Amino acid sequence: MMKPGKIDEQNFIQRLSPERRIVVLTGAGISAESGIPTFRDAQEGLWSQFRPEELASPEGFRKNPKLVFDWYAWRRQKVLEAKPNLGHQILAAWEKQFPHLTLITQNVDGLHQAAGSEHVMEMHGSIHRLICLEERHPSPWVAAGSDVPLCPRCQSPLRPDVVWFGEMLDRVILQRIGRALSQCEIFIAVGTSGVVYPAAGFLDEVRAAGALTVVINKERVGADRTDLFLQGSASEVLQRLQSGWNQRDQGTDSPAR
Ligand code: BV8
Repeated sequence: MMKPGKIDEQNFIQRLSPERRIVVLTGAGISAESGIPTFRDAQEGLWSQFRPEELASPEGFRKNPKLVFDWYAWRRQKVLEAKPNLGHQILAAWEKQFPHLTLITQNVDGLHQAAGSEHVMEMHGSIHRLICLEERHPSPWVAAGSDVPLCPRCQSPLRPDVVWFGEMLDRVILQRIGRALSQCEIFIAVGTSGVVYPAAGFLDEVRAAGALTVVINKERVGADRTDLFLQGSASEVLQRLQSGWNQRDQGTDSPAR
């Protein structure tokens, strides 16, 4: 296993190829340029007095269902007003360019699908769907009145179909993620603070198995744990990698250093 930091951007672009098994993990940072507050920033106004872990939890919902439901309605409204950005679009193009690419997102905003990605593993669910608290009956989004809406089938409160802190992830999605990580040759983490498990453990897991790892982040997050750290906004860095790939693919790249 290489020591962290042992590869540069040009080497990385040389290592990219349609045969490679690539896993891309995205976090809230890739949607920031679409105007969606990142998870750690999504506490504006009355929610600013709460930590995200308090709002995104069964306890938080039980304690104050209306507050939590309104937080999700506010975040969902931001998503409905947002468009996918260049970062989402490049990853959608990579789904065609790299047939063995697996896209895993921690985001619940659906912007990867809106950009054209067809196979997205939404490991934390989706803000666009509701389920009921007791039976997890699915429901289309219903606006809350003075109270949280109730399930038309069993009358239990409706909640967003997302994975809250302290909740298990969907078993089938976890199995598919496990299979993708076990075969991963190149792992690229884009716009995630690497705080929330199990996603936060993926990079170390694939590195231990010998995969090449790349971290793309606006801040210097995880730079010492990865083979290549590319600081900058997701769209800017992904666009630079795409043009490097295009030059190489047309055989017009500068000789590899
Ligand atoms: C689990 C859905 C097994 C909801 C989310 C006690 C009891 C139980 C479990 C635990 C426990 N203690 C710890 C745990 C584990 C816990 C956990 O990890 N806690 C953390 C706080 C330590 N995990 C869980 O509970 C998970 N389940 O473990 O089940 C279990 C079950 C029971 C008992 C034991 C074990 C479930 C975790 C899922 C939580 N749900 N989302 C919602 O969205 O409302 S997680 C939430 O955080 C979002 O999905 C978000 O995506 C995710 C991670 O955050 P990031 O995406 O990284 O976003 P963040 O804002 O943090 O960072 C943005 C980054 O982007 C920054 O680095 C920034 O620099 C960068 N950036 C900004 N702009 C740009 C940019 N980069 C590039 N370009 C830009 N323009």
